[in-house]
Amino acid sequence: MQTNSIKTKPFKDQKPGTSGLRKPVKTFQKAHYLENFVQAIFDTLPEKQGAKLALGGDGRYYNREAILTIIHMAAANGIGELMIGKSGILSTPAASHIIRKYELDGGIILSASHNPGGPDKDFGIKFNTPNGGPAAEKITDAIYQKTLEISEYKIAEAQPCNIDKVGEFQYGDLLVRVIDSVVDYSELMQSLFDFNLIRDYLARPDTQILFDAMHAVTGPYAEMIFNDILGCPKNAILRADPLPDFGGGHPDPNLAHAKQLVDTLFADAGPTFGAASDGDGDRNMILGHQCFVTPSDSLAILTANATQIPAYKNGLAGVARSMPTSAAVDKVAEKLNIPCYETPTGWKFFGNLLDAGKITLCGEESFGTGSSHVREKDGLWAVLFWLNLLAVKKQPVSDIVQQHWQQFGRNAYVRHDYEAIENDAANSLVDSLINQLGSLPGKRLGIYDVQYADEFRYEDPIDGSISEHQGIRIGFEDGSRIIYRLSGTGTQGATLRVYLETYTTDDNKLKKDANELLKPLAKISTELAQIEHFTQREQPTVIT
Ligand code: VG1
Ligand code: CO
Repeated sequence: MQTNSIKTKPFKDQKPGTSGLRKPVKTFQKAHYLENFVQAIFDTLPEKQGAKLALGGDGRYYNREAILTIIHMAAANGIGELMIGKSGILSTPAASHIIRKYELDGGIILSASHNPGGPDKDFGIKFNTPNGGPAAEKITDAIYQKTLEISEYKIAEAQPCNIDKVGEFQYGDLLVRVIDSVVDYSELMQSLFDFNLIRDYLARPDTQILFDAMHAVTGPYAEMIFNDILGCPKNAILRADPLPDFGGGHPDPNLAHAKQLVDTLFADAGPTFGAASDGDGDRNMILGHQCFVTPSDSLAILTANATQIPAYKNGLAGVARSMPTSAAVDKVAEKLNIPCYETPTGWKFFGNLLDAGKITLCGEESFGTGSSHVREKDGLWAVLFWLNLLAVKKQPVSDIVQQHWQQFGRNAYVRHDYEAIENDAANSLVDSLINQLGSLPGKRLGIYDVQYADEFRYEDPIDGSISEHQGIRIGFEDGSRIIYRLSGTGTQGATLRVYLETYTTDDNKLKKDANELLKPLAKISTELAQIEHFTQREQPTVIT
């Protein structure tokens, strides 16, 4: 096998964002673009020679080409073993599990997650460390530094191997193992939840579930778990086959992009339970009949009921949520007398807390929920947790939510996204907000009194690392909040996210639409940030 060193020049835009490097496919197709980033990953490994890595992706356009390139680069770089998902398919949580189970030195996950796929859409690459979680900032910074200094990369000349069949191949000193990750993952799920109880519950004549795989990576996992193991009919899964362009859709499980599922659940004779996952299988949306569970509420409800689930029957060490996620889980943690941590946006910030055993459950408002079973958020895990809970409680989802609010109060919550706005406009808007922060505390805005206004700064309680500028927070005396952040996963211009939250224990408000309850706060948020002035947008692009 011949290996070549190819001369290259740095690209200046390879700084990983909230979750890896995400760019249009066209950018990744530029000569040397993918190779430069992969070489930078290899060169940042503490021990490159003989390293064992997981490799796979969400099946989007360019997945296969990228995998073959990475195999040839791994062979030339002295990597010892690549564990690859059959056909290049590896959901993000399954990759995390495989890294942990087989004690690998890390993994490369090819995904732009919830971003759309196809030749004119997005591609992405993430690197996970031996704990199975997304690389911490100091590692992604080191990878970025390497991309700025790179002058050559190594690649082998070899025949492509067949990644569509489970088996082993040798490329010089590199062992390529193609595995069926669906089996490993479903075994892990069966070790956490009471599958017999769930199976009985699903067999009841009055139970009907619908899972939307959105033509993304969870299709094969869902078929094995729901159809083969739990006995659900085939039509319990929508859009089960992974497609390179996700069928033209946007693989983001929310009210806007999983419309067929939502419409079905909200119909008069709709199913009892509905759920969806995203491009790479780490997100989840939970629905009951005529009921949408916000991800923030879902985390709080799972926390409150965790001891009813086999894996968590002995209680939780603690919980964590990202800063913009509603404080619903804080109320539950207080009652359970367990610690509750607030981290910046992005799963990588939960890693240290999970590794140190400080938390058992964690979540983000962006449809991400997970636990210490892996080091990524996990879509199907959240769905199975809910099904296990429903099988125990034998109540409609909407009753569980209402009872939770009765007990803990309700953190009504919505997020407004202004997508693809001009970078300069977004930066000016943020600067203007930052300039106002000092003068806001003590001010009255509409019916709300500002208690604090700052930029969120995080000091990791385990390794002391500091992350600055993690979003602008305006907190009010009654616990309501407005948060502003710029997205770190978009690929077109900038995306402004505005998160709105208000807390209520008023019985009348427990039945009301969240948008209705948050109208006054929404008005304040647009005026304070002068959103229309800076962006020329009258309305958000997406409301979730
Ligand atoms: C978004 C979400 C964040 C999530 C990230 C990755 O980031 O807000 O909570 O961790 O996506 O999710 P941002 O920077 O665009 O707000 V995934 O499922 O796209 O890997
Ligand atoms: Co994702």
